Amino acid sequence: MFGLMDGFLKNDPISLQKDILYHVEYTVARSRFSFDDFEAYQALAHSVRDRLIERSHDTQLFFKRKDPKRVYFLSLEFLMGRSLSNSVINLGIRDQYAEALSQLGFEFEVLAEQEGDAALGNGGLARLSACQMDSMATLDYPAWGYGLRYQYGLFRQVILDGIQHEQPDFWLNFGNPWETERVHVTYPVKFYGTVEEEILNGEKCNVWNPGELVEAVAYDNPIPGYGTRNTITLRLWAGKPSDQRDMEAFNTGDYINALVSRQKAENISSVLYPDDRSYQGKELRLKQQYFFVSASIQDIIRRFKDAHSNFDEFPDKVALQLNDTHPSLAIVEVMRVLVDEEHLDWHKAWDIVCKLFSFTIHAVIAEGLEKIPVDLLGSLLPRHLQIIYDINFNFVEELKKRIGLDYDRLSRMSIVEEAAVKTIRMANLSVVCAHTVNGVSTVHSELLKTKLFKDFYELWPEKFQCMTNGVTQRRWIVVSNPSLCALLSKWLGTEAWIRNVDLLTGLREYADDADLQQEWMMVKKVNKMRLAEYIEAMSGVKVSLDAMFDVQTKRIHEYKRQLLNILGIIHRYDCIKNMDKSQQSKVVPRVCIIGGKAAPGYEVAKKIIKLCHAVAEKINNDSDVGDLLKLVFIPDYNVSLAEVVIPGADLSQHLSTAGHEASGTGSMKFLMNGCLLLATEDGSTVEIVEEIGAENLFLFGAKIHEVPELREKGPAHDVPLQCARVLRLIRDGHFGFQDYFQSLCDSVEGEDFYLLSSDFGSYLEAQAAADKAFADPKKWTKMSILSTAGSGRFSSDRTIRDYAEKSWGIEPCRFPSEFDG
Ligand code: 475
Repeated sequence: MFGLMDGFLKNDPISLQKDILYHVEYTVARSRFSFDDFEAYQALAHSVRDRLIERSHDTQLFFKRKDPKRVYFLSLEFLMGRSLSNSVINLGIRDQYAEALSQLGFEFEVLAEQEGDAALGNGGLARLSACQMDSMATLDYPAWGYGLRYQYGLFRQVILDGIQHEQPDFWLNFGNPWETERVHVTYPVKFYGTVEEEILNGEKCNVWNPGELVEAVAYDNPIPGYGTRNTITLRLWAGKPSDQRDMEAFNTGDYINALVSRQKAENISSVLYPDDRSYQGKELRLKQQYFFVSASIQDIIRRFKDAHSNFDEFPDKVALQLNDTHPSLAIVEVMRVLVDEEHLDWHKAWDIVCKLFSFTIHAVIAEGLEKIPVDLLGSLLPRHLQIIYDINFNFVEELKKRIGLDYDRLSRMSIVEEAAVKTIRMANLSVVCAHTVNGVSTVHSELLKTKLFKDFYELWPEKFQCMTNGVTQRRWIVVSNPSLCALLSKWLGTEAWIRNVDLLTGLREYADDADLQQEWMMVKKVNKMRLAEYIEAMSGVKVSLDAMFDVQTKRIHEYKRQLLNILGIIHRYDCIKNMDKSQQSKVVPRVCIIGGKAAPGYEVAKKIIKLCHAVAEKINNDSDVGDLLKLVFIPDYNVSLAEVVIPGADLSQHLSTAGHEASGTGSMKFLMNGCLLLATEDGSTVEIVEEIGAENLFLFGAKIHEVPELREKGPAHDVPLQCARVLRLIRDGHFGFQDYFQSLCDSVEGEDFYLLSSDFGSYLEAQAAADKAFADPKKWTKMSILSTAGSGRFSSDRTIRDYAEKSWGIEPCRFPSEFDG
């Protein structure tokens, strides 16, 4: 069958050139004798896309023939970033393209810079989905990603006078060469209306008569694996007006209004919600959730029915992964389809549904768990509310048999919360139905068992698992740090680590080797130069390459404690100001880099950004300080900027108050790039310590178990002198905007919920230890090498293998290797 299928398209530089020029002429519609960088990028991307399409066709045909159990990864957010470099690297044709382009007078890197980010997500959860897609493709798993094709991705952050402003991300304005619109893959999605009981073939059944119909149309995005021909698909849904409904309106003669109301359908997938904690009670958000769930489930069932007729086999062929609670209406939707449309008996349907789902939770605190007001759900999805009540009824009855009439516990575990506003607890629904409930780091998984879902853990201990997060070394080393990539392959004597990252431990034996150390420092320098150039171009601030590049980039949150970082910087500034010249000569120079977006309505986070700018303004213009200290805020931090920032960092900070970061994945990317961590013992840092040893990073702060007691002590506890002094400088207006910043200072000197004041001393000690280590380049470089060497466990390849084996029950399905290429 595959005799003809070893690829129509050739990948030698001449063939690539021809293809690029073909696309210049006929796709971009510019003359092949005259086109600019952006047009060249577009043509290049289209030629890569052709190769991706060919491979994804082959992959799908192969899956179809083998009919393995497939996993469907449901996520409302995917933070993909750019695709060009990642694709050509995974296809194994980066060098051929570079050569083809250079003969045409273009440079690959320059064209790659033309691409905008696909930012269909907020933060950690969304980037994790993207890394996991790369691993699923690379490890040959028969997987699909499903999500929403937002017209506007995450807002662009623009800073004016130190204040964050949000601007729309028009990412589709210049077209998206990677996606393919599947005009024939569309499904109707119903909303509102009523539920009628009807008799069908002598049996009672529920019929949902919707009040609104919207069509979901599929856009396919190919995800190529590395070192394999397998290319899987991320299918994103967009809203489109439904012809069915509109015909009625047109027939009644209301031409204009019928056309205007068609526009509404597109609103559903129009914009990504920019909050990375949770949304409670937003109708559009709920619509988005159901829209994407309903279309995905219809698609999955259609594919199943193409090859099977008996739903008993459904769980043998389908695994459904819920990325947090956002897609958990899928549980109810599958129930609805099986009972109302396929006419399965309720208990049989429930039995099937319970074998399908695994659920991963990314939240740490109960308030982060999603709840949907019953009124809202009942109006938008009347039949689903009934089904949830029925699921809950059966669950509570069963529970009473198991635990008796412990009403407190019953009400805590109930899917329906009977509070002032009656709500549906989506996390409880997911835990009740899913066969596995996963945490994202060891400490987080323990927290789920002992706090968040304690009652459920006692009932079903076997459901709870830990799937420590990971990131893909393809993007975070191979794409973003080519110099390190070359060095690693040279010293390990193989490129195999790109698929088998555990091989990085092989570096350990050379950690003291003078040659390796020399090359290692050179690589870091190259990356620091790239970052320094970016900083100067963006902010006009010139930074010294001899300084320690100290980075904290992530969403701005009180619990992530960017404020602690800034207070530390002020302290450093104050110390330098009070030194004489000889003392100053011993100071380790620093470039402090902070970046990240604040949710648009999160006032405290925005104040922290403003404070950062105010402090930077003062420090960077103080000639007493010079190169000893600089502070830069990198605006609009996103995936493609992370690819420049992370390789160039010497030190990175992960300062969450212990117990607040479920995992943290940024730290893993820094670790892979040989950046030393300064961190609290929270989330995945605890596991990083296990891998690289506490002596190779800078730990500080209260431990998880100490936090409650420290909070107990509350506002009365003493603010350390150094911290008080720093706060005094802010309060006294040293950095301007005196009134505006008072509340930030109050939060530290008052309740201090996030323990900035009580961790301050220990934070400064860790910073001093980092300075000391940096002053000894051999020691620092060794620590850096050992960081990379110990990062293997934090590859998403490991995470995905764990999921495949322990949660999804799927196996690799690799396109035959004789056709690899
Ligand atoms: C955790 N996002 C990190 C990361 O597991 C962890 C929530 C609601 C709506 C939209 N987005 C969200 C998150 O909850 C999120 O990004 N959580 C993060 O998930 C991956 O490493 O500790 O905070």
